[in-house]
Amino acid sequence: MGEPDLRAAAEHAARAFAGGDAPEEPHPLGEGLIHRTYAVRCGDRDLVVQRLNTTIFRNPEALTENLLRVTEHLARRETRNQPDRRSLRPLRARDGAGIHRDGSGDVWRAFLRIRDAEPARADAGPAALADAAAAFGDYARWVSELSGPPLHTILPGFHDFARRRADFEERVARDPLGRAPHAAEAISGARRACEDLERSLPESSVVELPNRVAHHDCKLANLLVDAASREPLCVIDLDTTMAGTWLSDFGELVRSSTASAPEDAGADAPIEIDLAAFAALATGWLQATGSQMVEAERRALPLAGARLALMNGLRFLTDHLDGDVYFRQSRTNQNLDRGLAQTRLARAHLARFAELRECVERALS
Ligand code: GN1
Ligand code: MG
Repeated sequence: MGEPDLRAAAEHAARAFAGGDAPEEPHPLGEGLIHRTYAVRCGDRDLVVQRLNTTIFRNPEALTENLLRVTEHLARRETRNQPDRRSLRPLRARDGAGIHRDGSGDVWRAFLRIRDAEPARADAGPAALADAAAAFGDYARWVSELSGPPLHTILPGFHDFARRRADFEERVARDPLGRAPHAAEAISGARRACEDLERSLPESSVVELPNRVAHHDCKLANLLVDAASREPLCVIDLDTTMAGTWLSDFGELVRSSTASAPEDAGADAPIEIDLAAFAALATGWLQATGSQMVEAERRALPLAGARLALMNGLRFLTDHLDGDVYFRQSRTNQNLDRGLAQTRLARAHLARFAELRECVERALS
């Protein structure tokens, strides 16, 4: 479906959630690679309307059950000022359900848009990064306190590194589209990085870490901050909130906010890591979670970013070999470039292991 048709569909879907108010023209929102997201004004309310990617999220009912449990839990425990800006408010469709299926079978949902808020940014400086990390740490702690049955495992094996590595190797061996020869350097680079990571952070030690609830997509853009004061307000994109390790969350935060080059920088741009940013993230994260983290979790923190960068690198390269069917691209070979850049980012973290460990030790002292 082209962008104009999608916008028209978003406008139509907005009616299901708007309680009689006529929707205005939808505007694309955010930079997610999976769902399609629009801001739509309806009467005096701003809505966020999202078409779910049901090829990836095959069970929208389970997804919605998790979302409602998590957002209700967060709203209940919120004691700060402006509670309506501090947790996501999913809307019910006309029939009371959390999702709306349109005439083409597409699945939509909607939230109240948090006013005067923007995604957090990596260039905001160490103090803002520490605040962002504390906000994600608070989220991880709070969702881990959820009572009742475990959340549905929405994407099984999502951050299972061994499985991602096996998928990658299977695709390289099968090479369904004949792309492997041209990606040879990326493939060998990723394999080398996997060996280096395994030496410093063996996967057998990661699978032994406490099983908690994690967000699994703690990139900085998934935190909304107040547009004026930059105070963290609300963690968004809750779809992968499910059982996992907290290493995933700290690692994704580090992956998304310590690199000097964009996610898809490819092979050419130099990739440095910002140690001051890393130190700030470690401080903020430990401020929120430190009292609960066990020694093995703390020991794994310095290489959490390398692990997440490399896991994403493997996923991007696998998708490149598959013909770019999972991660949306805005240009040719973007997934190959994402894979190359994330592998290089992982290697940059591995190369500075000693300094990263010092940062964590300082944050702990
Ligand atoms: C996807 O769509 P978005 O940007 O929220 C992906 C994450 C990756 C990220 C890489 C469900 O998230 O795991 O880290 O792209 N989400 C899923 O940019 O696969
Ligand atoms: Mg996401």
